[in-house]
Amino acid sequence: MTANLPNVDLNQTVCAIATPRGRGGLGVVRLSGPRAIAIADRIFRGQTKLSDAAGYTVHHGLVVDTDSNVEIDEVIATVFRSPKSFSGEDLVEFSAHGGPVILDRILHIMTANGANLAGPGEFTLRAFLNGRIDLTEAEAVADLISAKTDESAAAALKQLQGLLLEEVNEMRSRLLHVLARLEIDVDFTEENIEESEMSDLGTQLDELSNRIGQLLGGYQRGRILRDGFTVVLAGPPNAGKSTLFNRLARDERAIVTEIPGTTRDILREYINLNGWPVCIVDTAGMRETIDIVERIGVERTTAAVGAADGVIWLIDPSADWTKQLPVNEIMEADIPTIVCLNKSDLVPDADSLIRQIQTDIQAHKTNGEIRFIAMSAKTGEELESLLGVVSEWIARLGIDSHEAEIAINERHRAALVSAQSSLASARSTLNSGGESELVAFDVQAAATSLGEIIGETTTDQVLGEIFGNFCIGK
Ligand SMILES: Nc1nc2c(ncn2[C@@H]2O[C@H](COP(=O)(O)OP(=O)(O)OP(=O)(O)O)[C@@H](O)[C@H]2O)c(=O)[nH]1
Ligand SMILES: [Mg+2]
Repeated sequence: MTANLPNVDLNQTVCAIATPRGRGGLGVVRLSGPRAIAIADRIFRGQTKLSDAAGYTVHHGLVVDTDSNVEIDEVIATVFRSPKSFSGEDLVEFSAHGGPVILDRILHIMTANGANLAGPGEFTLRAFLNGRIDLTEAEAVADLISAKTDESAAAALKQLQGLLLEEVNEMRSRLLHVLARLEIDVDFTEENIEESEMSDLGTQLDELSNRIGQLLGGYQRGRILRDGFTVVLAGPPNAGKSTLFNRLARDERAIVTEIPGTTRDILREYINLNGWPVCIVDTAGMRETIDIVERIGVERTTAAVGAADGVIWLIDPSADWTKQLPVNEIMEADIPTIVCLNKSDLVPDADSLIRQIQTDIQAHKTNGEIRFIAMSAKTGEELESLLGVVSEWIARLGIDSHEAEIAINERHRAALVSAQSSLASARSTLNSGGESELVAFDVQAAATSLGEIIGETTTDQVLGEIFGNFCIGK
């Protein structure tokens, strides 16, 4: 991830189109910062002067080009006054007609009247810098916008409403309380901690460590809800991977032909499997080849298999199956795999054939589970069995449990792991009757790690990574 922190100057007023590019019934242009209402006032003609308008009020009028006095569009202006706005600043949103020409023109008029163009995620970044939201809530804005299923959206909304923030704040305040007690100890006795105090502190550290453990239990859930459970379709050329891919995606996304080696690039589609986003990946058929394009395709397939949560390996019964067995990368990896005898509609004895294949290869999978299904990508026969196995794989991650309620991301996970290790170190110093100063040092480090999650302690690089992934207008 290469991202730079947008160069934010909170004294400047910024503007951006907040709706997607293209034509739509409405398009929204946002203006935020200390001069937002003054600039909006200059370019707007309506019954009310926007500079007199209260926050949370809506006004009908025209946007006018202040240079030429030409009317541009009939709009609805919504006025928000600091701190009660998305960014925490004075903010005006113009809902105009959703055509790129109009929206660009309004943007241009705003810049001509003193606004700057906002960087990616700048409205959300301003909300964070103004203390309106914390870092977990800022991340939730992006998660909510990119949510792939209802479940993903619900988890993002919980985070946006501050579930993780509250949890982290509660833990931090308990740590700071422990710290206060330790510091009293340092100042007044300059010796080791008393017995009774020690066991009480120990209990507190253990409770906190357990709670962090529970939060870490929500990592898999968060990963799947954000990025999806990745299932790679692999196998020899012509086995029917792209046919299955299209059927799962319910779209003719991939080219299908009877020529082996049709697919070269990796294709991805998200499907919704009982609320879980599943990323289906179509790949180039695995074979030795001298065709340079196809060879790159095969390399990509191997990489995709390495990063998969599960693999579906397809076999074509119209060719010799003994030459189509899963590659070593799959047989030796801890990746659950389904070996699929495809084109069952073409063979009268598909079930007995798949049993033969099963007998032949079951013992060779040294890691991870392997299942066997005869199916037809063309007719859809046994497709439900296939999806049933994928559902089982997802269920096995335990991501439906209460423990995994808060869906944390990779950044949160890293900070929680570091906090947990500081707590373990504090605990062991305490156990060995160590100095309170040393215990305090580790407790402080744990509090700092937790602070990183909510953005209490954070670097520009972290902010750059988070906000650099936003689009303009958010
Ligand atoms: N009868 C029958 N034909 C199928 C089935 N699945 C795929 N085919 C046919 O098999 C041929 C190859 O299908 P593809 O989906 O392109 O195979 P692929 O595995 O993606 O092939 P490559 O991209 O070359 O690796 C096409 O002619 C499909 O129509 C099936 O279940 N039954
Ligand atoms: Mg293909």
